[in-house]
Parts: sequence; C-alpha cells; structure tokens
Amino acid sequence: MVELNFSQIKKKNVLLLCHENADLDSFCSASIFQRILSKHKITSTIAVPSHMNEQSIHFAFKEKISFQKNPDLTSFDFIFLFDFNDFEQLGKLRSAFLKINQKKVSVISFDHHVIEKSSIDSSKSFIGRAFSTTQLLLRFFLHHFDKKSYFYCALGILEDTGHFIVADKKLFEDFALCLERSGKEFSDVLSFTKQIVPRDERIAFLKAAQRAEISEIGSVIVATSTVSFYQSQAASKLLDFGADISLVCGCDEKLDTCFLSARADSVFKEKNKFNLVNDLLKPLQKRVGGEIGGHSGAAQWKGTHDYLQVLQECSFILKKKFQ
Ligand SMILES: [Mn+2]
Repeated sequence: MVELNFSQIKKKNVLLLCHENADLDSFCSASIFQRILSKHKITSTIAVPSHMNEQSIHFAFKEKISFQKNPDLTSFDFIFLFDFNDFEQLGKLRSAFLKINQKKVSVISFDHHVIEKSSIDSSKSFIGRAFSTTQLLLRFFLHHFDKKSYFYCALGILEDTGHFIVADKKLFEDFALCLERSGKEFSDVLSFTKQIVPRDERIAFLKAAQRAEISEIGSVIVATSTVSFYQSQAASKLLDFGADISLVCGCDEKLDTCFLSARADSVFKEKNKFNLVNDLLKPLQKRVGGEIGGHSGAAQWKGTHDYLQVLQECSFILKKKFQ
C-alpha cells in the first residue's frame, strides 16, 4: 500500500482537478481529498476544466464546496487528478496541461479506470480496481476519513455503480460502512444521485431510439445509433431497452471528429467474459487509429473517420468474436 507523504505537500500550491463534465464520483473524490488535506493543514483548490454535470453542481451548492473553472495550471506545484488518467478528459485544459513541466509539477492520479499506455500518471500508485474513485480513496485513506468523507464516498459509489447494477460483496460492505459512519440514511444518498434529465438530453434519447438499428450477431443483440450530443447517455439507454451491446456515434463536423460511445450489459459481459476496451475498442483503434478510454462496460473512441465506417468496423470485430 502506498503512503502519501503529506509533509511534502505542505505549503505548496495544490490543485485537485476533476475530469471534464465532472460527475459525482470525480467531484466527491476531490472533495474527500480536500478534507483529508485540510486535516493536515494543507489548503487546496478544486477545479474542473469547464463543466460539471447537474448532480455535481447540485452537490457542490448544497455542501457549499467551492470550485474553479479553467484553472491556471502553471500556478500549482501539485496537481491531483480525480477519476481520470487520460489527456482526453482534460477538455479544454489539455493543451495547457501538455505544456506544464512535469519536473517542477507533480501530477498524481486517483483513478479506477483501465490504465492505457497513453495514461498521464504511469506511476500507478493510486490506481486500482474499484467500482468508484471514492471507493479507491476509502481503501487508501480509510483512517483519514471523517463523517462527511464517508457520505461523499457513498455518493460516488452509488453513482458509479449505476445504483448497484455492478457490485460485489466488498462494495456492499464498503457502502454499508459509509452509511453507518456518515450517519446518513440511504434515502439521503439516493436523493443526491437522482437523475435530473434536461429536455435536450431527453430529446437526444428519443432520437437515438428512433434511429437505432438492431443486429443479432450470433446470440448477441447489438444496437447502433447516431446522435449529435449525449452519445454516452443514449448508449446506456439502448441497454435499458434490451441491447447486450450498444454503440452510439456522433460527429462534430467543425472539428472533423467522430465520437463513439459503447456500452455493454453487465450480465452479458460477465457471462461472455467480454471487455469493451480489450475486445472492441483496442481492435478498432488498431484498424482506424483514434483515441480510446473507459472500462469493460462503458468506453469511448474518438477519431477522424466517418461514423458509418466506424460502426461497420465495430460490427466486423464483433462478428469475428461472436459469430
Ligand atoms: Mn468514476
């Protein structure tokens, strides 16, 4: 187990950076770590590249946790990354991040996603298998947790497991511990993770459903569709409708970029030992290039190809595996 040397961070400028469009897991992780640091009399700044999701904004407001947008990276000695470890999720901070001198600035990631060759922090010290980054923090810093930290940890767990769609015995033990030590009820945690779905997102779901094409590859039901925004959320919705694997593409013509969000049903995944990153996106990247990220059940690709070609390549790879 790695120990963080808090005295090393004292009197330094510390940034706790969430990923773009920060979710509760990312923002709660940063908030927990801020509490741990402040116990050690270390002040820190929480920031996001430019956006947070609805639940995180609501959470920050209710808990009175301040955060910056688009921070000046050059003014920090330590940059901790929460719930991500790839350049892709830096959003508009990406170019500024590439310019920082890693000899002067220490970059440390807390993350539970699959490590790639292109990962930012390759020390792997605070990266591991966990259902959420908050659960990972619980493992590393249990003895530094206070009442609020346990509550924030529960929020990250509930959100990132999709309300326990994926879990194991240890996760329920950790969650129960968080509830007990936070003094909160399950309903308190639930209310913070409630989906507030904006109207344009709901319209995107309906469009994705309307445009969905269904194919059966062997016994696997694959749904593909296209929407301009909310690809990842739409892909999750297509699983709810009954797909084993869903693939949703969208293109940004101005940027000449195509995005693909992939989702795999957790029961299907377990039964078939299927991993979206290893079994689909890595082979896709080999064929068409681009950047990939994510984990076994939720992953994304980004590149310059036409979306029809990308979906065709995916279907070719899946046919090779399942037919
Ligand atoms: Mn997460």
